[in-house]
Amino acid sequence: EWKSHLEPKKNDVESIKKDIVQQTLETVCRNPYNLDNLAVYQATAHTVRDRLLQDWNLTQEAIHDQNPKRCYYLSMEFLIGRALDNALYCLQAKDNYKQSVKDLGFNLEDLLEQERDAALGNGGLGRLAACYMDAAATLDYPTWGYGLRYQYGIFKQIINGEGYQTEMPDYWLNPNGNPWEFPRTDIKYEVQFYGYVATKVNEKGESRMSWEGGDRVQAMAYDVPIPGFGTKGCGNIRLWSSKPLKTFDFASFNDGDYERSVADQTKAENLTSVLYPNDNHNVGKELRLKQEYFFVSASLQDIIHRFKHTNSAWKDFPDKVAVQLNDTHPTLAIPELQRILIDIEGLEWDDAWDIVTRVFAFTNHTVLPEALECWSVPMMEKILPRHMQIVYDINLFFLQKFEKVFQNDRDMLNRVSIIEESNPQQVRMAYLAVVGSHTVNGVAALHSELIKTELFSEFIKYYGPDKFINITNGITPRRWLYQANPMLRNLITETLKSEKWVTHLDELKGLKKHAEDTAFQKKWMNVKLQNKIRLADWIKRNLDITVDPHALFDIQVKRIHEYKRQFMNILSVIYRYKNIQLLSEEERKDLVPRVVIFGGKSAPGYYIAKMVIKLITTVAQVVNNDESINDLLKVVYIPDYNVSLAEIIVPASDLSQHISTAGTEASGTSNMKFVLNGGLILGTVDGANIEIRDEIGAENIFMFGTLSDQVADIRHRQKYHGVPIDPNLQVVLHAIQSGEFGGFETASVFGPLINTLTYGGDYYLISADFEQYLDAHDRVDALFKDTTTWAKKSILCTSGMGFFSADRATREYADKIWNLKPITLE
Ligand code: DL6
Repeated sequence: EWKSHLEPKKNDVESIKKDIVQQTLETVCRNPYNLDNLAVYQATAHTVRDRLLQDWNLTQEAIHDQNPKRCYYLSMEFLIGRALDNALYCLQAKDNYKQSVKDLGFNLEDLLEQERDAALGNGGLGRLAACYMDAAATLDYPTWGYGLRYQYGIFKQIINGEGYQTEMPDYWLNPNGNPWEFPRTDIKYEVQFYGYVATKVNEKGESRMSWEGGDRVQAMAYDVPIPGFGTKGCGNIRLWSSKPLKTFDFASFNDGDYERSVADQTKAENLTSVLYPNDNHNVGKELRLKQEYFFVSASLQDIIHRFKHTNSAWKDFPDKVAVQLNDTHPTLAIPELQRILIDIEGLEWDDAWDIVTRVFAFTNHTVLPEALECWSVPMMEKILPRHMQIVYDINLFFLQKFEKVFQNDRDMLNRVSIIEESNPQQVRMAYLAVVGSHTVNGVAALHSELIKTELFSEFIKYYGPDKFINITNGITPRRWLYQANPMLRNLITETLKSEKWVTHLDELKGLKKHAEDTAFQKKWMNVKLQNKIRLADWIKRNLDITVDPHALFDIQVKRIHEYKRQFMNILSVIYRYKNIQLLSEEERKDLVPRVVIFGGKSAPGYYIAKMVIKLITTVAQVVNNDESINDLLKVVYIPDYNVSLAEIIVPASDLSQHISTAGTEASGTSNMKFVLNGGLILGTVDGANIEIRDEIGAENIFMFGTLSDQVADIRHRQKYHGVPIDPNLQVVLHAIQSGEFGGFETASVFGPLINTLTYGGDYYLISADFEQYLDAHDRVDALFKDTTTWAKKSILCTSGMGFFSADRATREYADKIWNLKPITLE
């Protein structure tokens, strides 16, 4: 009866218009005399949401009926960006929507601009999670994401009048409701904190530990539909929001104590109110630990609830459920599942541990020591007393087994212990994740090697190498080419005579045979020019800086971090500027004009990174106002870099920079986005740059710098013999110190930054790499003058990127780790 009333939504123009009008009147409650872009955006979004919901229901029904093994991707971050444009493409309804909106007197592109980015992530790790959800939906895998519904995503970055970063809260949730989520008021779980551990006798008369007392909050689910491309299906990310168990303390209210009456509510809601704004940096704050536990507790309760519906036995749990831990942030899921199995479900330790270690797999995203999560034991004992006991037991049993293999090596036991014997003691979350998972993966070939030889080298000796694998990251071609670069999309489709490449990215290799075709090169480079004009217009409109779209656009956009070396980039810009000043009119004619574009946020408490931003903005001020250099150089800082801006920036690059100190950038994913869009890259021999080189050909990438296996030696030498400052770098540092950028007072502000090179030991090897870096820039300039060769390389870049599709990466996870098959959709 129910199904017979289900009328599938139609995507012809008349039906769409009817739906938009209806949503405007009935959901947004506005009438034709009282309309603006925001209201029509909301109505339009609701019509799209209805269409997604149909696919969502179809998928969930199919999963329910087929009851396959399911995978859950646990990630504290999902950096999704905007949803409307992406959904329209996935539904293959963009053209008809454009027409419908036009007929109703609006412009679809203006409506798209109304949407706030869902920015529930810091950078690469969160964006990767979003790409994998897109791929899993496209490939019909029964995969759900689990995350937190932060009320405030990553902060909004303002560059103030003095050129410093300041932060504003990102209230991304539209007060009139977010059309891209479905609140599930009926899906709620209690989450406990603090309290104590007692012994209790269960129904079978067995003595069991029990976590008692403490505080409780509620986790409520919000579902975010994730459309796939070219499928009838639709994926899901379930985000948890914290709510008080009881909203209101009536007793206090009646006593006139208003503040107390709402205190519990505020305290509970605070838990998921804000995303911690650190990328590759661990701060060890109590609220963050609570967020992590809240997240895994709610997710596991939900997963178990669903599993129990299938009436399967616990021993079958690992055949029905795979859980991927996106970095260590959800690692508490390991002791939490063990706790549920032994304390609540009554399993024996060994049986429970066997289940746990067959369910979880762990992705490591960093080898930087400052990013590795450690939680103080006293803090854990206070907030999660039972988990702390379980972690001790996990460690004890692991060390006992380890000791049998490596007898009498106390030092080694200390090194692999999950508990670090510091003061206070710390729980090493990465070690807990390794011990509790069946598979550990790194995110690019070099990174996965470093994991084996450095980070977890002692564990390999015990487990053998098979537990540690590589799955090189991938990006979704839907958002990062099809949607972000419509002109290139059309040219590729027209050339390959098919759109198959959108879901089979290897098809791009079909472009290779056109790489030397002059007519094709012309069309290709015209697309690039149009995208550069689009970005130049954005820069003019938003920053009032004029840049010439014919200049070489040289872009570095990513989180600001010492290891990513934006500092080295701006130092080379100063070098370039000073060189231009020295040249005669005649010599200048030979120069390639450059626009150097930076973007990215610094963690609010990261002083040195903030100084790098200040240096870039100060140099920009001076260079952009120096008429004597005839626009041969422009420097632009794009504030508040986010997914939506990346969609405009990435297609517009001639050159992008990925110049981390070798061995520090686990993979990088923006490198993939730029190359996919025909941008050449200037990069170090690090992360996925290496595999990009192997795929597109070494002759199509500008590579330079120290190799990762040389870094330790250089650091050692610098530590004991001081840092030999490169002579060109010396000139640049002198220019800064003598006040050429912002005067003497500003120069002193840069003191601590310069000290990181000189007295600080130049840990990131800027001086050691500087000469090679400048050489690489010379090679870039020389090649850019040869427009034909540049065009050929640009085409070869795109054509070689098939491997870096998120579809390939997701399939690898499904085959090598999750043992997961796609569902069938009728
Ligand atoms: O794997 C996604 C992304 C990599 O591409 C970056 O190279 C890496 O820095 C980043 N790692 C993190 C680690 N954060 N923590 N915690 O964001 O992951």
